[in-house]
Amino acid sequence: MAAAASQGPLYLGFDLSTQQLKAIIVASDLSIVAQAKVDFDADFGSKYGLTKGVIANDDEGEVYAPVALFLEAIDLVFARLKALDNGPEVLARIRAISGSCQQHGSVYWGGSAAEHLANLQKTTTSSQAPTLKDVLADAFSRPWAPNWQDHSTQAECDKFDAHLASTTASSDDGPRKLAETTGSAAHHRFTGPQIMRIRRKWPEDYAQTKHISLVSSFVASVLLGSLAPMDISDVCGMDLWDISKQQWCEPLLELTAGSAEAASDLRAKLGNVRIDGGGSMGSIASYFVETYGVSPECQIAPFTGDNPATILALPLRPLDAIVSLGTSTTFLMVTPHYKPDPSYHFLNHPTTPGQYMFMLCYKNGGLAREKVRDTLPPTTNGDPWANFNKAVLDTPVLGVSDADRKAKLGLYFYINEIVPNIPAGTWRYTCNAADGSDLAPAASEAHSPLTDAREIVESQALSMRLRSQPLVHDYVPGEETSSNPKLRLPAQPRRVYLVGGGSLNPAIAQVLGEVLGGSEGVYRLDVGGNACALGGAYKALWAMERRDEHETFDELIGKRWTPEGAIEKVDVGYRPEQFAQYGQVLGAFDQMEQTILAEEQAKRHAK
Ligand code: XUL
Repeated sequence: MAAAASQGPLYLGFDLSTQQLKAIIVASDLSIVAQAKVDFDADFGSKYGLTKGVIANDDEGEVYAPVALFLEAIDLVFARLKALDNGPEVLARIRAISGSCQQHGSVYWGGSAAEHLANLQKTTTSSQAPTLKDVLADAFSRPWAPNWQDHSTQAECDKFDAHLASTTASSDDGPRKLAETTGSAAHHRFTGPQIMRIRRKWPEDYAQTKHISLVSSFVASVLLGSLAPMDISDVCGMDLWDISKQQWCEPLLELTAGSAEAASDLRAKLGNVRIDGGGSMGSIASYFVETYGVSPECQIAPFTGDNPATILALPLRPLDAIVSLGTSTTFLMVTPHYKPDPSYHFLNHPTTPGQYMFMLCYKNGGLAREKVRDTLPPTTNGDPWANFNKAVLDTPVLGVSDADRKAKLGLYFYINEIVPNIPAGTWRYTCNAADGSDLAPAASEAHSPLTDAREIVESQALSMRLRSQPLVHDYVPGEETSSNPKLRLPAQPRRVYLVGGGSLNPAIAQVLGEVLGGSEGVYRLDVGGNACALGGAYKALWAMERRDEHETFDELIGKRWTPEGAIEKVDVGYRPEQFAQYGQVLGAFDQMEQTILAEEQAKRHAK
């Protein structure tokens, strides 16, 4: 532990993700002082019937988690922190808590939520200490929180996509208008369509709902013992927030609520949104002071979504990109330019007004790679990825053989995908490697489980490269070379940072570097699997220690952050030859996706 970390204030970052609740505690010098985690399947799987942290109803496409699970997990993670050797001392020094939570998920509070929450602020005299689950047993109008993997809302999404369209315009005008207004076209998991479906399917629950939280504002509410507002970044994952006006979009509230009159009731349920990502929302509820010994001085800073928190895990510069390889795979960049498009997402930056986060989110990330891995013979050296990685590295770029010069392309969707919106399925194509011409479904012998391993990683990276093109531009690296046009590099990110469980995989790092480039290389964040919890902890620190509202997160954290020990270069990134090879088939990859999308849409409309 660094000297500065043995005294002074500490900051706690939570990450309530799909499969775990993690906690990281840092000191003012950013050193990590303590960590704990709860694994939903291992700790509560049989009690709640969970698989990979959620419950799925395949007939409807519903994916959800019990709110009681979240409450039990919060108690357990505090208990685990307290049980650490330095636990009691560390908990007493925490000055602020912030955190990150799975985006889009929503929690439905009943009419007496405020009173139940206020019970957490009361000092208990009973020797039988109640749990969060006990205190909040009657606080909710629905016991379930929809998860971001839910895909039950196609009917609602169709309505969202159509709602802002001008009557005379083409059919893609609606999604475009929605993306221009809210930062995203309609997506199954976005909270607006989710709320609309809950109103349709369970009108009584909806009527009894007094307040709707995102998972981030839900956790903040529990810690505060009062209803916390949504935060300025996570609110952009709802399809309801007008980003240019920074206010709720009235026509979309009306659509969700069912009428103009009902829209004001929905606005009341959603509450105000906190524009400032920093500062304090209030002191921690006495429940946590009494039960776990947290300091009563501890402040609750605004929580945000897990992806917005990931960009806070290190000071990002323009043109740096983050690839988060968790249950979902996400590609993130920060930009001052708001350039929305129906195929991706723009969100407000969680701490810096005027900046935006660009995001691509893939459902078929880690779990899809696992499925391909499991078609290969099992490994014997204890590393479950050894054979997969060998297959990736032994297969040439795009599986091109000297014999036919054909590039192999594919889509591997084990569950229905977000980008693009295509149901589960596997598709394999080939095209001419030199220019992407002659795109056609592949003959069955063109692919094998061995080539699939490389192709699935390439396919995920090609999709990211295709869609992030508007955000990158060609440039000359380094001042000293700016007069030398020969050193001008093609458009690509500067650094690609890998976070999440998959960031430990060297073969994936290499393919991402080959496809996406990265003029300064590919780096792994040392706390790769905990990046969003760390971002939450840094956010709590900035929220309290910023000089004033004008000291930005990047200024403050940038002064204290050192790359040594925090990041590790895992791949060279830009390789001119391979980068050009992938560039030659990018158009064909786009065309393949469009073809499959059109076929799948035709099937859907024919039903
Ligand atoms: C982002 C998304 C996922 C979840 C994962 O839009 O749905 O990345 O945030 O928890």
